[in-house]
Parts: sequence; structure tokens; C-alpha cells
Amino acid sequence: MKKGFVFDLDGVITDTAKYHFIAWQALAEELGITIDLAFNEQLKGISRMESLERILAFGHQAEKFTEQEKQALAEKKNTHYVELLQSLTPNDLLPGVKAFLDQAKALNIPCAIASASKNAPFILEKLGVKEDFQAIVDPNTLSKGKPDPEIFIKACQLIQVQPSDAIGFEDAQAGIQGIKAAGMYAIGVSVGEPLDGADQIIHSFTEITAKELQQR
Ligand code: B16
Ligand code: MG
Repeated sequence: MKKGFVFDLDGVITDTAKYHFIAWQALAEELGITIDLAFNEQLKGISRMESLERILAFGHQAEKFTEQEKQALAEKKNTHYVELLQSLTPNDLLPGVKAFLDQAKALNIPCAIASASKNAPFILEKLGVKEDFQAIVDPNTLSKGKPDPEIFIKACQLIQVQPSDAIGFEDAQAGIQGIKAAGMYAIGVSVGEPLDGADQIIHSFTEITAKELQQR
């Protein structure tokens, strides 16, 4: 059966969580809300608007803003975040990622991105790996975010691979749940946090090869 690889972006291909944190923290400070790195953990894999809702709820300001004002706050955070992304280079790829993508290419295994980030195409371009992916799911086309399996099912459709033949890579608990609900094999990329339900856990892509996964 034809295999396929489906990758989350933040925390799997590169670590943009630190930039999300800087930008969310600055916005939260302006609103008089203090968030720390532990709080940031629960924003991983969660959409921009959902992240804002969680920050406002944490600061007891959930009811304070209209929808339009919330859109403006999210836009402000994103402008700051995109400024921070300008410094990204191929050196910001996580260890082993480029070699793994090259192996997949040599084996003709299609690769897709299933990220909640609307900035994914720009980030992949800055990292110099956009051409290594045959598909990038557009989060604007989704009706539900992770842990719903929709984004992973869509990624499989775009690369024309059955979910049961696809392997998904995720660093967030909600993502692992989504991959499993899609009927795929889930590899958790973890630097320490537990990821319940993953079929396999790796710390980095240096621990696996595309060939061994193709044969599993
Ligand atoms: P944006 P992933 C997610 O990326 C991030 O983990 C999450 O923190 C962020 O809020 C979300 O993308 C949306 O990002 O504001 O750029 O659209 O882990 O799904 O690759
Ligand atoms: Mg992630």
C-alpha cells in the first residue's frame, strides 16, 4: 500500500512556540494578564482565536470584548508574531527533519502539513522546505480544529493516501487524538511531556528513518 506522512508544523518541523509565546505574552500584558511558559503549553496546536479565548478566560476577561475587538486583538498578536518569524532560517529546522524529508522524497512517499497555523506556507518557505511537501492543508477550509480528525483526513485526501496507510507526527495531545481518530498511526514528538495514545514516541527525527516506517 502507498504510504504517506502527515506532519504538524509547530513543535515537529520547527519550534515556533517560543515566538507565539513572546507575542501572546506582550498582548496579554497590555490587557493586564500575566501568562507564563506553563500556560503557553496549553496553547500548542490550538487555533489563534481559541488561544485568545483561553488567555481572556484566564484573565477573567472573556466577556469584556466584542467579536470585532477580539479579531483586532488576534490580528495585533499575529502582526507581532510574523515580525518575529522574519528571522527564521533553515537552521531553525528541528534536528533530523531535513534528512527525513529527503529520505521520503527518495522513496516517493508523499508528505503533507496538517497545522493549525495560517502562517504555515510562510514558515515553510523561510525554513527552505516548502517544496518538500506535496500538500498543506488550509486551516481556513476546516470546520473544526484539533482534536477533531478533520485536518488529518483532509491531509490524507490531498496526498491520496488512505488514513490507515498514513503516519502522523504531532507534538500536542490534541493532535495525537486527532491522528488516532482519523485512523492513522501516530508518532508523538516529545521533549519530555507525556503524549497519551501515541503509537510511538520519538524525541527527534534522528531516531527514525523513512524506510523503516515505509515497511511497518
Ligand atoms: P497561527 P501547529 C499551531 O501550530 C500552534 O501550535 C498554536 O500555538 C497556534 O495558535 C496555531 O498553530 C495557529 O497559528 O496564529 O499562525 O495561525 O502546532 O498546529 O503546527
Ligand atoms: Mg504542534
